Amino acid sequence: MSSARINGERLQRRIAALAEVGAIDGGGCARLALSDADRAGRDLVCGWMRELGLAVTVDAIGNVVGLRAGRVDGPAVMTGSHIDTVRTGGRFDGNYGVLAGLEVVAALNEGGLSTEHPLAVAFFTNEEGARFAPDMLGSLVYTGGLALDAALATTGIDGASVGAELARIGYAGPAPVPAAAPRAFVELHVEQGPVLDREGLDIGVVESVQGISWTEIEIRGTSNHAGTTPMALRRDAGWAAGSIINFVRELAQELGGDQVATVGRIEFFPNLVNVVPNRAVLTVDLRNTDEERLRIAEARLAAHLDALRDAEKVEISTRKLARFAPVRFDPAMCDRIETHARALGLATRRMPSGAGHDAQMLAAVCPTAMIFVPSVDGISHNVREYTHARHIEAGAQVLLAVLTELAGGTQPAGEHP
Ligand code: HGY
Ligand code: MN
Ligand code: MN
Repeated sequence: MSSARINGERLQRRIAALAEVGAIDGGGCARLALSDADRAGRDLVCGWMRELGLAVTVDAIGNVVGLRAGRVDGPAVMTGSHIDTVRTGGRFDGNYGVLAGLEVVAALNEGGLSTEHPLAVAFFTNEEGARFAPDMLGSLVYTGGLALDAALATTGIDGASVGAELARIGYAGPAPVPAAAPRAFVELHVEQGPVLDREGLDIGVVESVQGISWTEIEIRGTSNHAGTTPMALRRDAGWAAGSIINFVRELAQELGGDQVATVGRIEFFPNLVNVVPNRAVLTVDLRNTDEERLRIAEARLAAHLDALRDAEKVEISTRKLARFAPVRFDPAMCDRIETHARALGLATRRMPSGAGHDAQMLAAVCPTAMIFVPSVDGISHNVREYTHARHIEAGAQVLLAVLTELAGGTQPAGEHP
């Protein structure tokens, strides 16, 4: 009985080839969503999908799905992730899950095997949210969590709209959204944190994704001369911004547990050495595995902004960029991943995901779970992101086993009952 075998080298070649698209120094890549580099990456992956015999569809928000027919019609067992990256992206974040899905298809093709139910490999638009917020935008629209016109109207940090950029790169596709729900969804992803690497494990069985709260804060004060303006007379937007940066760090330390807080983007105006800033724009990213504690963190931040308005007499406005409650994955799917990983002799543990993923959106419409492989030193969103070849291959082998079982098993393609 022919069997399907993952070819780790072939998978690594595809990871390397995709990493060349938007390549930056240090071995990483910059393919911000809907940029020219994203278009080039999309074109490359769609070409591979067609070479593998997949029927490729593009939907109205630019999500791409490659479909491999099963012996019966109906909803597909889907895997996938994203191929857009942050500006300092590694080569594995998102890309690995999509290309491992293609490797599963290649292994089945090579083995001359068919599955009962169709298989699909997808990449979703703008998972990162670095250019356009919220993150997981494409999968959110795919699963009906956000209306298409609201998504298309979203403006990015550079003032461009999703709709205009999608059309510009030629990926405003005909397939309708929201899509019909897949039969199941499994996402393979690098952990992006230090847990599996530190514990010397091979596979993470991801049971949940933590809650995410992104807020953009605009502070307006008075620009003034740095040398002549007495401290008591200042309305210093820069100082207020600094106070927020300090506050969120102390808040995360005080709340402890899983609470994390990040000010990742900040701009001063006029941003000159001898002018008290009259305007500051910054983002706060708060996350927690517990929804109640995330709400407490948000309330504490709001109270700090009120105190700043009084203390510095600045105006402060906020804009919610993303807000997702924690998501739990399907327990039976988690069991399935754990069983197959252990049957392959791999060391596993169950864990939450610190990062957001498209799977958290698919979980709303079908049985969903995730497989993690270790990130060396837990580094990610950094060109030094790295996962050992043995783990790249092992993750794909677990994915192959889980997907084919979910798809009703394999048979030699020629045979039909
Ligand atoms: O922000 C995140 O967790 C993901 O990388 N979009
Ligand atoms: Mn990712
Ligand atoms: Mn990411």
